[in-house]
Amino acid sequence: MSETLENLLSETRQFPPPAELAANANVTAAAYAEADADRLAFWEKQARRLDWFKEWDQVLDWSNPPFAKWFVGGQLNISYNCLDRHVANGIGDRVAIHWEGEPGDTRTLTYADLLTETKKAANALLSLGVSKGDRVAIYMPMIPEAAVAMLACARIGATHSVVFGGFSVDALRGRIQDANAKLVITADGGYRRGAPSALKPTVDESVADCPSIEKVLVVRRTGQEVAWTDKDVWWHDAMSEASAEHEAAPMDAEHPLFILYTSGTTAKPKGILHTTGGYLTQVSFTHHAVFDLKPETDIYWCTADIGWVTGHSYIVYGPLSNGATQLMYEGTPDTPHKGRFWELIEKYGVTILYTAPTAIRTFAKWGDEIPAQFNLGSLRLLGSVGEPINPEAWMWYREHIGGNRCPIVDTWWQTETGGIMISPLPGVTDCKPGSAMRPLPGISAEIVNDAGNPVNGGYLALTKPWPSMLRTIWGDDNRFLETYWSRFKEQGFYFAGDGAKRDEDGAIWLLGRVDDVMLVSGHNISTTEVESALVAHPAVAEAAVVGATDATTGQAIVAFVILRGSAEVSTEELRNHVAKTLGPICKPRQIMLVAELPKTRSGKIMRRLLKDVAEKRSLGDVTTLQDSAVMSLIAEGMNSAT
Ligand code: 6R9
Repeated sequence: MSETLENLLSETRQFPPPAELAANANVTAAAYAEADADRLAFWEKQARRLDWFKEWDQVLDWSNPPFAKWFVGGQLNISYNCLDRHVANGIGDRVAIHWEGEPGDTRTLTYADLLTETKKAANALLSLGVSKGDRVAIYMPMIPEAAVAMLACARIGATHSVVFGGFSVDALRGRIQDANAKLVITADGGYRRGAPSALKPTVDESVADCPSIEKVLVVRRTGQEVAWTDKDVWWHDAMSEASAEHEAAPMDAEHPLFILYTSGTTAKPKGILHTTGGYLTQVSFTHHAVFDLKPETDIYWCTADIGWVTGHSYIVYGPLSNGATQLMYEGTPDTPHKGRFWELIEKYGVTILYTAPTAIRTFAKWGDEIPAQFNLGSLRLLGSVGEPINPEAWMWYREHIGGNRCPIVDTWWQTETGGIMISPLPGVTDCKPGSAMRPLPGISAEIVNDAGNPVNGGYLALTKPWPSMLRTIWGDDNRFLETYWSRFKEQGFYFAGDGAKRDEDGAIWLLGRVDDVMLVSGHNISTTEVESALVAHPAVAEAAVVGATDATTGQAIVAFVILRGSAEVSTEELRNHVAKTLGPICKPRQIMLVAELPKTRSGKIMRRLLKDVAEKRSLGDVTTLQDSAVMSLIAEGMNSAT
């Protein structure tokens, strides 16, 4: 990438915080000044929001960069911080999880219930031979036992590795082998799109090639038939035999809490390692600050799957450490009908909603009249994560879900960062549609060029260590150094892999992965900006843009577009619309109208596969694709169009 990205879109709309929210905000503008004055003292203060068995001797040991140690010498237990201390503080009767299954069955777990379950699960794990330092794979649907399993591992110091319930045999096997896991926790299946979907057969097939696995613990969720081996143990049997007494033991601040694999585009997945004290400090603080959580009154809902880092940090560890009451939902947003999310918000009185741009664009495609049928008046704050949110999708979210009254926090972060890094503070920031605005207090980010010097358009770099930073790639320190720390070695900056620009007010705009940046006739053009221009056309619900090799221009822009509901528009009109909005250089060579786009389970568009189609190559690795039928449909369309 050359020094700057073209600065294409300009956005003038701006929304100040609602006065009432600003007046009662958990975190005010003073936090920025405080953190700027003394960053380590600021994080030390946030660490004190938790209960420690032993205080740290040193806030940060950065003597061997980039291998950070935070809160050195400190000891705490994450499960204790998420459960025991709330019960000890007299809020054991507060609902921790309102759970709703896809078929409509429900469960309510208070903090006291969740603690009892977690203690029993911890004892069950111990009796199955799991001990501190062992790895446990978790392959589950979105049921409360998934959270209990994670908390039980944390409680006894076993390192969990959650694998998406939709991943294949290969993906699960590879992750179990890489971490040398001793136990798998799974379920017979879960409900997806109106039917039970099996999980156990995938585990059986994977485990057959995983000699490290000693036991498989199986939750009965759907009641479907399962094959049984001598490694298998029913969760309910293990739980009924387990004692409900378990004392949470102190863990070192740097004790490994979890490994979570990021898909990676080509090579084998990277096992991102997170540890205990710094991780919990940052996810707990950011959840409190960014969502302005009032634990006594808010009903919080993060729609992520626990197999994604968002589920780890903002369903399990952040909200529970803050004593939140939250909704957890098992299924898909269109089962049994396309108003399912809004029905749930009305039913539970959800006040804070955290979801992904992919979902928002899908809802816009389904039509404004669907959310309009429900009472969404309980909502007071909205969040977005996972991809850049196109300004028009942001506006749709604000109007049709937030009733033009709720602030939207667009939160930029990664599996590697562990917690939110760049985001508005809802009581402080004037938000611009499509911008993540600025680094949170205590976080240092810069936009730099190849030489590592600050510029207004270039690479996003994180310039100082942060508490919930990844500690390494499991078993591969060299790859950790190479992937994240070699590009700006001299400066000691972390390379995030995203392009970004800063506008004249200092707001940060994320422009997508730098690998996706297109080079058209010598101009660097971000996929995000062309996609946002397309989504700004009233007929367009969603767009994915790639640079395909072109004999004349080096790369040419090829766009894949999903139209809204019943909209009709010619591709010629859309090409002209982009040229008019962004300039003729950005006019797509070709636009394909499609019904679906290839996405990962966390909703990210897999542009790499679309590029294969645009360049008429056979498809690369599709193991992390949510729905593999999508690609053949798109490829067929592409072939018949040309
Ligand atoms: C939390 C999560 C990380 C990548 C990241 C970036 C993209 C996430 C974003 C965003 C623009 C946002 N991303 N949030 N881009 N604006 N608010 O998504 O983690 O699955 O590891 O993905 O997602 O490209 O580098 P992960």
